[in-house]
Parts: sequence; C-alpha cells; structure tokens
Amino acid sequence: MSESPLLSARRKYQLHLPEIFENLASVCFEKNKETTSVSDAVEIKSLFPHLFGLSLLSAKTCKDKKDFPSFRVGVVLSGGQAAGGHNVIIGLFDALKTLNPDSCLIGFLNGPSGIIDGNVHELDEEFVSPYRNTGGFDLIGSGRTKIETEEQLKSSLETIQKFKLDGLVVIGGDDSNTNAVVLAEYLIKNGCTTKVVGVPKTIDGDLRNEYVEMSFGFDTACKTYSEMIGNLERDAISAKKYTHFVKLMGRSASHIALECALQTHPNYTFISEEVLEKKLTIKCITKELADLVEARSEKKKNYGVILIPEGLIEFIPEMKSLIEKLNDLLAGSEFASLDASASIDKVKKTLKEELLKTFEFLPEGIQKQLLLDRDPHGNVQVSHINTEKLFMETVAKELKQRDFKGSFSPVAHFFGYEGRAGFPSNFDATYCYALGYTAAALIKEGLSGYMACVNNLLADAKDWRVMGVPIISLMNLEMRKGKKKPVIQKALVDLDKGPFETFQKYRESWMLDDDYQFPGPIQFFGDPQITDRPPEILKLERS
Ligand code: FBP
Repeated sequence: MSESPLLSARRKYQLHLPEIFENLASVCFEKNKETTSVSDAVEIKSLFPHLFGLSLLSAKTCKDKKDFPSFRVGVVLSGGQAAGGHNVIIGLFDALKTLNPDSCLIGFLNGPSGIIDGNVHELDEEFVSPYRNTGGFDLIGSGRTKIETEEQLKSSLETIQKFKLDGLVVIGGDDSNTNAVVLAEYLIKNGCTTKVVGVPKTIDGDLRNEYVEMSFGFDTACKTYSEMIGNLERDAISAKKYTHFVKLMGRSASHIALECALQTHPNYTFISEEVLEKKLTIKCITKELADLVEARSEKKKNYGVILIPEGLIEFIPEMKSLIEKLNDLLAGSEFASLDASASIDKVKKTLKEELLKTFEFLPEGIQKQLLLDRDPHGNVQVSHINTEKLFMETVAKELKQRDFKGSFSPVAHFFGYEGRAGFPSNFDATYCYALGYTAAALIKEGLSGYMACVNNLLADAKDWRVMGVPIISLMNLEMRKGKKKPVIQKALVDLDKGPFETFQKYRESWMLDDDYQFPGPIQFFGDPQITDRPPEILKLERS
C-alpha cells in the first residue's frame, strides 16, 4: 500500500542532537549534589538501600575512548501511547550502534509483560527505520502490566540473564518509572549487573521536577487538542448556537487543560487543582457555568467553549467522599444481585445527609454510571465518568429553574486517544531522539536507577543539557490498595507559578469577549521559532 505524502516527508525529517552527543564515546557524567526522596526518606531508604541517595548527574565531555565493547540492551514501552516513543527507541538504537556496530537492541513486546514472559524481537536497521518520526507505539507495542510481585521480579531477572543484557531502558510514566527503579534495586540485590534506566513518557505532563522539564508526548497531545478546540471555537462563532463542553484526557493533573487554554483562550476552563483548593461543590460549579451562559446570552452569545480536565471529578471534595463511600458500600454482597434502579434506591436509603444530597443532585445517568461501571477491584471507574455530560445536564436544570429565556444547546466532546499517537511535533521528535541517546549514554557509563533527562528545552536543541536524575529523588510513599507504597509523586498544576497566574490574569476577559485563538494543525515545516517551540507552560514557568 502506498504511504501518505506526510508520512514520507516526516520519515526524512532531520533530527538534531544536543552538541554534547557529537562525540558520544567521549560523554561521561559528572556528579552534582546528592539527592534524597521527595519525602519519607527513612522508609524509602530502607526499601532501596543500594539506590537511595544517588547524585544528580550532568553530562560532560571526557577523554575520548575509541573502543567500546558491544552492548546488549533491552527496551520496553510501558503504559499509554505518547508521540515520540519510536524516536526514543531509534535514538537508543543509533547511539548503541555508534558506540559499537555490533551492539544489539532487543525490544520487549507489548509492555512489561514482555520482560516477564521473555517475549522479544531483536531490532535491526531495516525493522526500526520506517518508524523514524512516526507516532504510536506499534513498533514493539505497549502494555500496563506492572513488575512488582516477587514472582514477576524473579521472572524478569531470569529473562534479563537469559538475554545477557547490559542494560534495560523502560520508557514510561510515573508508575512505570517506579517499577523501573524497583527492578533496578532487585537486580543489584540479586547480584545482577544489568543497568536499568527510565525515560519520562506521558501525555499527562505530570512526570516532572526541577530537572525533568517535560515528559514526552505532552507537546504533541496539547497541539493536537488545541487544533481541535480552535476548530470548535471557529464553529461556535460561525453557527452561534452551540455551547461545547470538552473533556480533555490527562488523568488527575490539569496540565493539558491549562496548556490548551493558554493556546486557545476558551470561555471557561476548569483547573482541578484550583477546584480542590477552593473546595468547590458541584452546585457551585453548576451555578458558575449557568451565570456564564446567562451573561453571554445577554450579549447575544448563545454559544461558547468550556474545557474540563479528565480528573476534575476526583478533585471535587464532596464527589471524592461520595465515591469512597460508594466503593465501600458496593463491596458488600447485598448489591450484587440488584439492577441499576434497585441499586439507586438502596444507595439513597443508605446514604446520609450531605452525601445523599450530592448523590441526588447528580443526573440519573451519572448515578447509574457510578454504581455500575466498576474496575476489576470493584471500584468506581472515575476516568470513565462523563463529566462533560454531567455538567451539561446540571447547567440545563439550573437554567430551567432560573427561567432562562435565551438558548442553551450543549454539545459533548471527549478529546483523548486522538492526541496520543499522532506524528510527533518537531519538538517531541527531536526531544525523544535526544532522550534515546541519553539513555544509551547512562548505560554506557554503567549507571542504574536513573531517569534519562534532557533539559534547557527552551534553547535550540544543540544547547539542550543532558542529565541523569535519580528516580528515587521523585518518590514518596502513598496509599495504594490499602498499603503504603513507594511511588513517584505526580506533579500537579502549581497554582503559584507562571502558567496558572497567566491563565488567571486573562481568563475573565476570555469569558465574555471572545478572544478565541486558532492554532491550526501541528506545524512541521517553516520557521523553527514556530515549528520547534516547546509547550507554552514551559515558557511561562521559566520567564
Ligand atoms: P500514561 O499515564 O500511561 O502515560 O497514560 C496516559 C493516559 O493517556 C491518560 O491520560 C488516560 O487517562 C489513560 O492513559 C487512558 O488509559 P487507557 O489507554 O488504558 O484507556
């Protein structure tokens, strides 16, 4: 089958590397300050006695070593797709071959389960090269299995030994990088010298710290969603009759919603972290939206665009308490045989005061979803709740009660999967290639338990800085399935930083005076100041 003209063109797109990688063989790492964990240092140290307290590393040029042995390295993609994953693998492949053409890169298939089961494909030039600058994770597939039980860790060790790996690169989000460092510690404890390195991936943008400026995939996802939001805005001011409620993927944190708001200036954007801080209730949010619809209607603007982050519901305190209570209730056997209506009746009889009021305020469709859509552990599937539809219904009800005379025609959208696997933006394509090289450099230097880090991302790629960040320095203890576990702390939107402050400064004017922006599709060609720009929030954080 013939390929699209864009695919052919993108394959030929020239990737640039940080200057330091002009001579990869001479790259070594200099120790900076020692690190600890984000918190819970004593407990975390006892769980990671070998890897706790590693120093932050900066790449520098050392003496040229001409002859490197061949390296055997495994690579795995873990979790949801994020544009640029293929370029990490290709960067790693090119780097290993640069060090020694006999080096070998082994892809673990369909995520971490490929490591546990020893399911592999050896990657060669012919196999990887068509994937250069393409989106998706189809090169080797991905999955969400976690390597955490003793049995899974033991099987992984056996696979690593069977394939005689010098290194393993785990490309994943917070949970996957947590698993990477758990595995790294386990290997050391069991006398295995294989080095484990993580790469920060996730469209959610919540895997970051002072040094890890951005997880890859975030830029492409936000540019994709922003194009679509801009198109909706254009439709809204043309048709002048619809109010678009857009739920945006991104799990708990609202980074995607904030970045898209800064790119497109919609009429209203929820930032979950602010909702939590202000302890807003569903009623209160509904009232705010209904006020907006009324105020716009008075200006003859019976249309609008509203952005809702995927995780909003978990940040509304009363909803959080309700969900926890429902999880408890539904764990009991008396609900097992009841249909939806009977379950609703029983819940209403059981809930007390405030929780009952919250439950009764919800539209019946959402009540049913809360009771019936459960994950394998029996918990409410928070990310499946149609928050956009919830607010469409509560606002319509509120407007009816107010005897609203204007018109309110809401339309629901969910922008999610379409942002994860598109062609990586120039920024993500180049960033990922550099991350692949960084992972190879860390393994070449015999370093384990580190996250590959490329920063100074607002500068030209040649001036990007290359670092190794101890994964443990991002960790704390959190409750998971009723037990305290060491995990990477999710980076939520900081309400005291530039990106949110800028949004706060302008959002009122975006409510009534339409200041819609139409970013259009991702720019692959033209002025690098436009095409290669990293996300807006990075600029505002650093300015
Ligand atoms: P990662 O955390 O693995 O990067 O996944 C991100 C994400 O796209 C979230 O934004 C979204 O909530 C979730 O994956 C959807 O998961 P699934 O692909 O299992 O439906």
